[in-house]
Amino acid sequence: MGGVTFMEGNPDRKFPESRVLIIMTGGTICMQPSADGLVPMSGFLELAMAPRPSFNDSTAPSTKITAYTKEGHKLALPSLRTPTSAYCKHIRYSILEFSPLLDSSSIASAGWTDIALTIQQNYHLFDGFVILHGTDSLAYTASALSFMLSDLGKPVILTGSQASIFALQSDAVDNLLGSLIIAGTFTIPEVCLFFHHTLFRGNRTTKVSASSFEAFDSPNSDPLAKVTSLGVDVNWGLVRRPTRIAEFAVTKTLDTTHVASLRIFPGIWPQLVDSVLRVPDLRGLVLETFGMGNAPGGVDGHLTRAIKQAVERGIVIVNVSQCTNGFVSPLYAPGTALGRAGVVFGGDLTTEAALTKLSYLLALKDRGQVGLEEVKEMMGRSLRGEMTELRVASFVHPAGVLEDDAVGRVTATESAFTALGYAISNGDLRAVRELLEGDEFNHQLLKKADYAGNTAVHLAAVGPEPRILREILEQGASVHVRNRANNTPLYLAEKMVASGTTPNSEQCVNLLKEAGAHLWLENEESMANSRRASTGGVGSGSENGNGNGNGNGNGNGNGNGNGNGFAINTRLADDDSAKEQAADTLVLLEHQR
Ligand code: ASN
Repeated sequence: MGGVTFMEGNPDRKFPESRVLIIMTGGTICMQPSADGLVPMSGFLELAMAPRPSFNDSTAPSTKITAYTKEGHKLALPSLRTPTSAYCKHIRYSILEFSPLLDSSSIASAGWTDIALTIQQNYHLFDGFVILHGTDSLAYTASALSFMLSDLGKPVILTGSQASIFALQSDAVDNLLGSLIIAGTFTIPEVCLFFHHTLFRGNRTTKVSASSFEAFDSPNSDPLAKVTSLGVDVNWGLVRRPTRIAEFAVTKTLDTTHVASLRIFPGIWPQLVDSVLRVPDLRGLVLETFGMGNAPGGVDGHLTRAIKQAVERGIVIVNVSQCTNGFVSPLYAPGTALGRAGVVFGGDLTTEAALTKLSYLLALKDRGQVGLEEVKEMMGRSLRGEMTELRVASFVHPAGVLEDDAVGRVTATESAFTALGYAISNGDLRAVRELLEGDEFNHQLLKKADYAGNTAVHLAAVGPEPRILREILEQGASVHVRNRANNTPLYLAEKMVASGTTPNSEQCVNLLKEAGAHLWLENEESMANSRRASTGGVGSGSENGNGNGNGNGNGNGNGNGNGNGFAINTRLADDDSAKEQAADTLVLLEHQR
């Protein structure tokens, strides 16, 4: 569980800022009444956030910060920052408003593409992303994005509200503030949904209430975090960790036009199912069955025959349960019959996750990246934590063990971390492996930091043995965590290269980049200054170099494809690259090293 560090008293103390980009797509959160009913309104930063002290630290200078549109146009966006959080940080944020703002019932795959591309274009500029979105289709968007964003290293948190932020009684402020603080504080590398004090894995969620503030649940998966009066309690044991060295990448489009879902009911006409399965160009169907995956008809029934024939025609049919809780399995004869007919068992997938996953895999198939059999095989296993794999479930320790022995564990983790630090600086790969393998709770060890906020990745990045860095990254540690001086492992490794003190630093730099690490603009400036200083030049300190070129691609996608795409509302953004130079100042505590 995540610990809480409360701010110590001194009001003059300066705290670092983290950066979060808010992407506004619409939804009730920004709606106001009109003659036609509630409609989304633009100008959220000025109208809804600037007047509220919890979103606007009035002691901070107002600055503009750099962001990019989904097409890659540079913008200088007005930004605000929060007062200091309980985690001794300010969150500086800007909003990119899409245009038009939509009720989420009108958001479809072109909207998902726009959100994904916007994240891709801005990935190297922000610590995390908050997507403001209507609640009606929020679970679909969260599920879709989880598949579109691969090897994600930073938090992407979707939220919205059941009542407008302009209403007297609303859940909007809590949902937005909670999302901002989590996105700016915790390196949770997942697409999440935050609602009613709870952080869920996005692709596990479903909307369970049309009006209650407790609108979402993830019935088959515990929350990733809870906000309480003591702070944010992160269940790190559940948070997914990277297991391979790979850069963040985006799949730009999903194929939602060739999939459908069908809910079985008692007495359903088999010919009706057959006609649905014969819709021209249908390529995938999510079949919502009874209980543990049963449908009427048994082995020889008309329904089973129609399904079998469809499978033979190459249609992927996925069996999910109509029950909100539990999973499908071939326990009963009707379920077994579906399995024999070639239906894929979707475990405990929600319909939202099943549909978007199928759309994602069919898009990969279109591009020749996977074949039909692989689509089926991948539908039956977890790609982004969207379904419980029983093998994995038995591996995850029961939370109770941690609670019971909390004090003992804390001490054990402390000393294990100290030992890990020594092993890293001695270049002792075997000892590092032993420490990580021997620790049932090694996720805690990889989250831990020393007094200066350096994690094992920071230590290994400047250590003598790049193979140790690789080992730690492959065990799921993040390359994006910043230490107390706000520096990432890559920055420290680059500094080592510049100073030429450790022969292997270059390899560490390359490895970190392969794992998706990037420099921040201000880091680049400081590196450029040290290079100038070492070659006898005079660093002016005024350069604000952009173009850190971390391969974010051109990302044009299909923005305007089917009329549901967004353009950026440029009213809030000066499309003026000159102006952002002065504005792009970060208050960094550069006391590191
Ligand atoms: N109809 C709204 C939407 O999904 C509902 C909401 O946001 N609470 O955009």
